[in-house]
Amino acid sequence: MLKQCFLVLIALALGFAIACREEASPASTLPTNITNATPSPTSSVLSGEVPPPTPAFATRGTTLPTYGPQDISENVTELTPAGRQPGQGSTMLPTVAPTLIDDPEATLEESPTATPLSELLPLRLVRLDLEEAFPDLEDLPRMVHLTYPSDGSGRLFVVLQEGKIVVFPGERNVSDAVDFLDIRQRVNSGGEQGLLGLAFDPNYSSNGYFYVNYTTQGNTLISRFSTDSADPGRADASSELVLMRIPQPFPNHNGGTLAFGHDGYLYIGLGDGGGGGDPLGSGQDLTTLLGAMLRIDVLDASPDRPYAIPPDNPFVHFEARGEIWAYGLRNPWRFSFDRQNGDLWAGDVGQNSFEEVDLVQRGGNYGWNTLEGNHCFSPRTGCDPSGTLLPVIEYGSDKGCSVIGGYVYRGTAIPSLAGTYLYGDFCSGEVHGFRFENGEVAGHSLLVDSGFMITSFGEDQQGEIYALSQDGGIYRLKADG
Ligand SMILES: [Ca+2]
Repeated sequence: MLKQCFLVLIALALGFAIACREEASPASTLPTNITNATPSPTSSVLSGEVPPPTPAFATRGTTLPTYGPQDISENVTELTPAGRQPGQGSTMLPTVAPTLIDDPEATLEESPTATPLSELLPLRLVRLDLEEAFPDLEDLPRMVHLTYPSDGSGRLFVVLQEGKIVVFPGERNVSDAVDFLDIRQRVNSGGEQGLLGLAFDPNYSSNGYFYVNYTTQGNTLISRFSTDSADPGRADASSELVLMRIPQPFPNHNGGTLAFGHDGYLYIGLGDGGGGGDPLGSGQDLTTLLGAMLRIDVLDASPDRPYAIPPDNPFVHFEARGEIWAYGLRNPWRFSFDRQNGDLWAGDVGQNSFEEVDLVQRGGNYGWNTLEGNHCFSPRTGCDPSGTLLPVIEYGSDKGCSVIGGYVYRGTAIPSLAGTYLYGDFCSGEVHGFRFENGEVAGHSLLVDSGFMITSFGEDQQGEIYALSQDGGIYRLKADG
């Protein structure tokens, strides 16, 4: 407990509360424009269709509700869905807003696990260690992501919150990271804002495109950039094509991750827009992009048509934003795809009481702000969780403060970890893992206590996992002993 408090104090001193729960700032941070995002140029897919009955969802009011910092640690009602004890196991409620899923096999496919769990070491017996991956590399300030392009170059790219991306060879003896992109002048950075995410185009080797997620004053921008055709080690900062500009009513809860699914579409995690307790009701509002996982087609992006909405997105036939893939999310700071079977795993940062890990499915409602984890949030008692999907894992504020979603391990260096989903916590610094097969969690356990504040995990092309430390170090997961 002392450690946690100490770490929190450090974080506050550094002014870096990335992904951490907010203490909602007062009305002075309210922008004047809180209207919904403008319909996308491609939302015409909504027209010409006879819409089925409109799903029941809350629509945003026209006036701001009053709110303030709240102690919601009391009066939390724990749900007990049929056949499931809260906090145990993995089962999700079977009521996945069934009327909204007209073709459940459209994109999610069953994929067998390579090694049956029964042949793996029980996870509780797997102990990991962390070693500094690049001991000669200078500490990088405020790292928020590490990733790679599928070009076989072995290079690693690290996103710095202030608005830079640096690149270096993924070799232990590397000593220098060089600037790949510098858009600090365009980025509003600090607190939970900044350059927050990076995804390379699946065809990066041929087109040199990559995509970023960053905040400006009052907006989240999703942009495409090109790599300098004369220098693969440098991006062309003048090549920006803004794909989406999403109004952010508050500075916090911006989500930040973007990643390509196995279907070739770009997925974007957006928080509820901030404040505290989702004052605008964004989580359950399908007419706003906030509080949702988006899925867009950027294959033929151009200034006139920056993206298209995949026709099999779940809400294209409804009075809703067609970009939405799943909703009811509070702040999905980090999510990833299982590189083997394409499963989408997200860590959704909680309000003040519960952190959660979700297996995000097409059309799924992940509960916020009706629920925080498995528990009633609004109203605090007697809420109606019907149609929502419960977390695969949740933990309380006694175990940490902000979940940091990780990856399903598909590397080769630690065979005993195969198929394990890893996640961490910003405050506790602990890395936990579990396996998931046939809808069940197995072996959920502590794998290593990093001793530092984890801002994100990263993955290289070989599937090895890295943990990024608040204090600037990049650590590689390795087997203990
Ligand atoms: Ca939830």
